[in-house]
Amino acid sequence: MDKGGFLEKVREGAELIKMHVELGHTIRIISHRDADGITAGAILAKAIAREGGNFHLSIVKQLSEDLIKELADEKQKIYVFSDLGSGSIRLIEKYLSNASVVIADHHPPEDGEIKSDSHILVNPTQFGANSVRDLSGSGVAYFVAREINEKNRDLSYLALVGAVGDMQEIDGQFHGMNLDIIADAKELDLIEIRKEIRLYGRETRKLYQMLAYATNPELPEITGDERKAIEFLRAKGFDPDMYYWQLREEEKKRFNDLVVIHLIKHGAGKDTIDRIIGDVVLIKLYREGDPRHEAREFATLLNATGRLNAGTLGVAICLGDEDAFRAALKLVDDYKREQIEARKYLIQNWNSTVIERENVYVFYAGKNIRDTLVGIAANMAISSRLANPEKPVIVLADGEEDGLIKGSARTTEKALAKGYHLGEALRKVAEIIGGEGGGHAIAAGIRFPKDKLEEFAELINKALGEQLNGN
Ligand SMILES: [Mn+2]
Repeated sequence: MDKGGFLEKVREGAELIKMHVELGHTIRIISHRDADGITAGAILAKAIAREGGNFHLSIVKQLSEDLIKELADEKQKIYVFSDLGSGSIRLIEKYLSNASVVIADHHPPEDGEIKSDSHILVNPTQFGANSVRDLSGSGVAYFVAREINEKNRDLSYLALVGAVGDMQEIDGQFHGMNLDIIADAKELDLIEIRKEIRLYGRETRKLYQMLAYATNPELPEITGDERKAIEFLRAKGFDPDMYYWQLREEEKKRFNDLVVIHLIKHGAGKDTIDRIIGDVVLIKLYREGDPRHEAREFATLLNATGRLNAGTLGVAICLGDEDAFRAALKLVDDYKREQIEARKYLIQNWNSTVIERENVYVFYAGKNIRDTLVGIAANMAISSRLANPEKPVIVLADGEEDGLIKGSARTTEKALAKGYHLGEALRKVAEIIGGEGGGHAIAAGIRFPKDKLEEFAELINKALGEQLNGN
């Protein structure tokens, strides 16, 4: 890639932000709600605070036209978008034409060009970088922060947490400008990169859990079976209750070899073998056993805060706030418990409650499943085989705030092959009963007034049925 060209754009973006800080303007930051976006937001916020500037930061799921209009109504002097924005250039140009804008993003822009002189797109894909491996959104934010002030090199480790969150090292190693960030972080002795096993849970999962819950890759005959994992470890002389970080060097090697041999024995491909041992980022600011010590666990915690609409809590964690860290752990814990409860409720009440029609299952949970969990519950109904996988599932629950019913529809590739499109069907039904619906073919959502519950099941069955006939 053309690094020089990219860093020139970085400089333009940094200069624009600095100018507005000097003018005393609030820097309005909008960042994406995944780990990459949260770390990007934290890096920019910290950099601005260090310059003595004020910022106002929001972590959002996506940039919609409505959101950009709302932002425009704030009448800020400068907006900084991180880990998003490249897909919304047309809307940003339209509504924020009177303000300065910096888009610090790594997603390929597909939506028009920047025309305004006061809008700057800082995006490495325009200089030949690969968006999924050479640099993440937090990496772009990091280079901007570093250009604002050399001091911000100490935020390099956060950029790596974001990169790992976006799985930039999915093949087992880092590439592109991620390597420059690593160099900065190593120079300040903030991180260590080790060649270790890349199964989740180095810090907080016991060895048997690390194996039994392994999904990337799955371990044949072990994933999903704690008892087997314990037997496997005991047979090789490992204490299943230890953590990977507690193993001595030679034990780590032996453990790595065991997993690799197991995979080879079960016919795993070369790709899988190549990437199971690879770059693991350890952050020296935190002690072993702390989820923030290893980049993947850190990123997973941040992702969870984002998904639970607590992305700013994630930002606070990145800024070193210990209370935020503890609050986030509790949040994740409660959420896991709620999922388990939802699953239990679904299994216990499926037969007595579900409305089954020719083309759909509709399960109304009332207040027994929280409205934010209906999508997960619909997936659970399929994965735990309550539902025939060739028939879509819709789980409905009472909305938390608005007195509406909220529902999520999920199905499988197999069902889609028959012609179903859940998003289209829900959109159509929502139009009839006075709600809002839509989404993808395989996953979609709807909200509608409570008194339409009975009509809903018949209408959605009909809408889905028509899709089959149309095929
Ligand atoms: Mn990203």
